[in-house]
Amino acid sequence: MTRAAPIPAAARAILDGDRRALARVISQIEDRDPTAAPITRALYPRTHAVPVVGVTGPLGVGKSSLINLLVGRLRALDRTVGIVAVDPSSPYSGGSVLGDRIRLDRPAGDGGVYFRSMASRGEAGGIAAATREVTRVLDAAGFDVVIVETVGSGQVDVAVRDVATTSVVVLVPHLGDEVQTLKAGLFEIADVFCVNKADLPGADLARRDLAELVRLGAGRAGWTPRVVSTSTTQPAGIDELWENIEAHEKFLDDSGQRPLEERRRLSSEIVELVRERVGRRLSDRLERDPSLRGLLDEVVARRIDPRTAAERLDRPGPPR
Ligand SMILES: Nc1nc2c(ncn2[C@@H]2O[C@H](COP(=O)(O)OP(=O)(O)OP(=O)(O)O)[C@@H](O)[C@H]2O)c(=O)[nH]1
Ligand SMILES: [Mg+2]
Repeated sequence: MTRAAPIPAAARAILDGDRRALARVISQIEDRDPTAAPITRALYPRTHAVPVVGVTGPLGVGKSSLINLLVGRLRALDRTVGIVAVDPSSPYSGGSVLGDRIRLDRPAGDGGVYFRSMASRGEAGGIAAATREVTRVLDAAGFDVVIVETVGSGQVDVAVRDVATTSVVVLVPHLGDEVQTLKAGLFEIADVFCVNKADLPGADLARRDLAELVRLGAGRAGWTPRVVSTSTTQPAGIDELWENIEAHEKFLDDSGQRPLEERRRLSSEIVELVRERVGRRLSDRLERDPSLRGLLDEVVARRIDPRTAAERLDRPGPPR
């Protein structure tokens, strides 16, 4: 039998509830800092696969406000919550555009809640992998539920399915055109649709339209997405939103889908990690390695096309 590697001090601190150690490793993951690896490796067997609720949807629909109220609900149920908000960031500056805009109305010193925002640097797949890593660190740190907020913009929404066990898609009244264009993508993602800002005119119609669309679309693997209306200003519908999230979590257990979904997510995470590593190594070598530079020269000179070059690179053995 091989002896288990010693647990790094940082991992031990996180398991013991040290929030500063938690914040530090999340920053390392965000920066793709390799020194996080021994820590996340040691924490992995100590995760419990807690529910991870993804909250996604277009800009400004009220995702953060809903999360704030969901956290209140969860604390009333005596559940602890870790939250990570993935901010959209400019591909030009690499910086966060919106910054940290969630406001959590928690009493000071409530150790049962931990909030963290993360810049979404890099590609959607890489963001999903880093976000998953962070959700697992929060899981190991002992939170009962993890909530992830992402702005739904094309690829990032799709990535939320690689992170969350239950995905909530938030919409607002009068998003007619947006719903039409996003429809196919949204239906792949949503376990629960939330029509927020139900205090505004048109909310009832929006909810009925959406419920009709859901009825027309076949449910994914035995689950028909729920449609809930909420208002964070009144507030209304928050308990129902949480009940529907829990109903989906229960469905995952009762139907036997949970382990299948977990395998699917882990498989896509591994593929993404390999893609990242191989891609980084290869683009490095294409610039430096003389034989590979020659291949690139041939493509630039139009003697071979990029696909042929890729096929040569992908062949086992030394590149020719
Ligand atoms: N009328 C109304 N306004 C709301 C409701 N929920 C949120 N808002 C307002 O909508 C705005 C955006 O709310 P956020 O919670 O920041 O929305 P978000 O989706 O997290 O925004 P981003 O993270 O920037 O995409 C704020 O001005 C809120 O006060 C609601 O139920 N009704
Ligand atoms: Mg927000």
